[in-house]
Amino acid sequence: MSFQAFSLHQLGWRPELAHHLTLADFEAAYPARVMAVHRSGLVVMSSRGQASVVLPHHLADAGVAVGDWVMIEDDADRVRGLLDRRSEIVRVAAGSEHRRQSIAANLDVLFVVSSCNDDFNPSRLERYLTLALDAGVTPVIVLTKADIGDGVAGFVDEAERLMPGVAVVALNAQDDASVSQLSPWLAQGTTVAFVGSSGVGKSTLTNQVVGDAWQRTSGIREDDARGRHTTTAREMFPTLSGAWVIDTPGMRELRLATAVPELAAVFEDVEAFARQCRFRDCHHEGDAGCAVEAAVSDGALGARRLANYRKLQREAMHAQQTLREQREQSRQFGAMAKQIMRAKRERLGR
Ligand SMILES: Nc1nc2c(ncn2[C@@H]2O[C@H](COP(=O)(O)OP(=O)(O)O)[C@@H](O)[C@H]2O)c(=O)[nH]1
Ligand SMILES: [Mg+2]
Ligand SMILES: [Zn+2]
Repeated sequence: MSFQAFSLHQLGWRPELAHHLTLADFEAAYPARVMAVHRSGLVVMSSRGQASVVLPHHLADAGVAVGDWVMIEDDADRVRGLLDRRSEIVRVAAGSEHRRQSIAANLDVLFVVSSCNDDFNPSRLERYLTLALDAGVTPVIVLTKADIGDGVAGFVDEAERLMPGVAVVALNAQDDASVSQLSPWLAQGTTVAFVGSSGVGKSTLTNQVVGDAWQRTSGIREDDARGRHTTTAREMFPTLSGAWVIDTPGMRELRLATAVPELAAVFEDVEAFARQCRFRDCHHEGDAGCAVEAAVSDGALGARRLANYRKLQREAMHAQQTLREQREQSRQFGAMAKQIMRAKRERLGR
């Protein structure tokens, strides 16, 4: 059974992706997009249709993510190279060593989902907004359960105040017409993902936008498709409007791996007060002439927001510290490996 192919345009190809490619690359290989990453290899989609391809060892180290663009060798189902990413979502692996792992690439929009009820949590939204900026992806806040929530307008208002310029959409994820409010961000070739805590409606939204898009484009019957789902687990899905949704296990357990500048962009209001502190190096903790604490006491700045900013700063600092240590370790390891190689060459008299 063969799947219908997608054109490069439909797959979200951008001309700049070709910048570093040579004619030789195009003569020996063709571009494809990664639909799923497995231990044994990748599932890719291209103008030739779907294929399972092997990832050579030297490329496996670079880490290939769902959504990546790769060049596939013409005469073998093997990846020849990985193209530069426009954006990427990085996960800090749980555990002590804080390994960074790329889990989704070339996203355009990150739908940050919360609901109009007790789950509504501004601190969590701020965390996800930072994550989106860090990834280089446009965030859109989606507030689900607008049909059953009380005081929807209040939630929308609060969400809008979190970060100026970020769109906020309140909807009923179970209703087609309501979900169509997301269509401005679901144009053909666009790549999106939904993040948010469990139970907020991510799966419901995904099902709404995906519908039977895959079956339609693959031209196969629903029952066949169901069998397919189990045999080739895909993590990137076409939507009814021609956009792509990335839904991979890694997206469900994101931790902050962010850089400090992105945090400052989300908390621009706090930064603006900080610039008015008497001292440049003010810690905003009982320092004389602190404008940030003054703003909290006169109600211009929420105490929760400041506390969350501090918390995220600590996390980011910690993540960066471990990253620096990792780099130093791998630098030392590289130097050692070189030394060993040199000694070996000398021993062999080369
Ligand atoms: N009334 C209503 N129920 C919703 C809405 N969104 C999700 N639900 C329900 O909330 C529950 C959790 O949704 P689900 O999509 O599984 O959340 P996920 O854990 O984020 O994937 C399900 O029973 C959904 O039917 C909504 O906008 N309105
Ligand atoms: Mg779910
Ligand atoms: Zn201060």
